[in-house]
This record gives sequence, structure tokens and C-alpha cells, in this order.
Amino acid sequence: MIFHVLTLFPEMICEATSHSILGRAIKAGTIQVKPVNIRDFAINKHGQVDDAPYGGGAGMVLMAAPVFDAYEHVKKQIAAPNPPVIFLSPQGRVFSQPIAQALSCCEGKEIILLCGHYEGIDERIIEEIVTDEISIGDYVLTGGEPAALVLMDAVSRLIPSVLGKEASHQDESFSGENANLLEYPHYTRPADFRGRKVPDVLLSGHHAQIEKWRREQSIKRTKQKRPELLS
Ligand code: 4GY
Repeated sequence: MIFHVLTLFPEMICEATSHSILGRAIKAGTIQVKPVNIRDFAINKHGQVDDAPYGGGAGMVLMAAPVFDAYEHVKKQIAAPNPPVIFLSPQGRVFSQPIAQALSCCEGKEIILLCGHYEGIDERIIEEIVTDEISIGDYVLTGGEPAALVLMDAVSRLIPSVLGKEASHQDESFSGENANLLEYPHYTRPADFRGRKVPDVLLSGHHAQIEKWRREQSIKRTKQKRPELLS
């Protein structure tokens, strides 16, 4: 899967995807993250990509032309005729595990992520190139980059070869009948940390009982912390 990221801050995208599981998946070629600097498509030699809003008001608006030219540049490199273009913004439908799952099915495909900045982005670019608008939550960021990183992270870990065997099997147990439940508590050594003991059942070796305990814990936690997930 290839993520093309249209951004004014390509280093943010490169740096944040260079570590841990994503870094390894990129190194292995399982996923590709290709930032495109919108400023490379500035309208003049001063590198201008923003201008004052028509109608007045505070802040600057990201101009349509540099974004469109960056998009055309990327499109030339993509085989598919109509690649999805996802604009990260608070106006989008709120991101969730099912949306991540749907996007991870684009495996082998290419996705364009558009990161805005400043007060906003010229509406005509949204009309012209954006196919899907996604929000990572009801709050306002300074730019779309953290949101693009969240989306790529959540989608990438659902691609089978990105996570190791262990973790992907665990995810299986939290789809289907265990969907909409929070994770059970995890423990590792020591068995006693400052007088806090690991629950006996986890040391018992009774796999059926352990599974039952974990499921009960998941349900109890969900009722306590996120009751809305059960309704
Ligand atoms: N929330 N989810 C979000 C955001 C910043 C000005 C448009 C969000 O995804 N993106 O707050 N984005 C704004 C900054 C241009 C995007």
C-alpha cells in the first residue's frame, strides 16, 4: 500500500513514520509513505502557497493552485485512474476502527492524503479533488499532519504483514464477537510489583479459565469506562 501525503511539512511525515512498526514496514517495502511538499508547487519565487481570505477575517487560506499542482504531480505516478483523495479535517466523518479496516482493504492500492494548514484550505480544491473527508476527532489541530499520521498508523497495523503473528492474532480475537469491547488488563513480570499481585488465574496455566477471565474483564471495563460502546 502506498500513502501519498500532500503536506507543507514533509519532514513531520517522514520522521514520525520512521520508527518502530511503521518504520520496519516501510523498510521491508510492505507500505510506502511518500510525502509531497505543497511548497514545491508555490505560485511564485517567494514560495507563496497561502493568501488572505476573501470576505476578510483572521489568518490565511491555503491556495487551490499549489495543492492542485501537487495533486496532478502525484497522480502522474499512480497507476489507478481515480485514486481516493482523503482530506483530513474536523468537517469529515469521524475516524474509527471500521473505517481503518475498510481502508486497509485498499492493500496494494495507493491513497492520497491531503493535509491542510493555516485557517483553512480553498473550498474549490475540496470540490475538485477530494473524494473523502475524514476527522480524527472533534477538536481542531494546527494542521492535518498529525491526523494523517494517526490514519496511516491505524490502517497500516491492519495489513497482515505489518504486525507480527502474535499481535495480529490478538486483533482477530477482538473482532467479531469481541468487537466493541475494550482490551482486558495486561501483566508481565514481576508477579508482585510493590505489593500489587498479578491475578492468580493468569499464573494458573488454565487457558479456558484465562480466556473467560479476560472476556469478563473486557466487559466489566467497557461497562465502567465506555458504556456507550455496548449500546
Ligand atoms: N480534527 N481531524 C483535523 C484537524 C486541522 C486547517 C484544515 C481533525 O483531521 N484533521 O483539526 N485538521 C485543520 C487545519 C486546515 C485542517
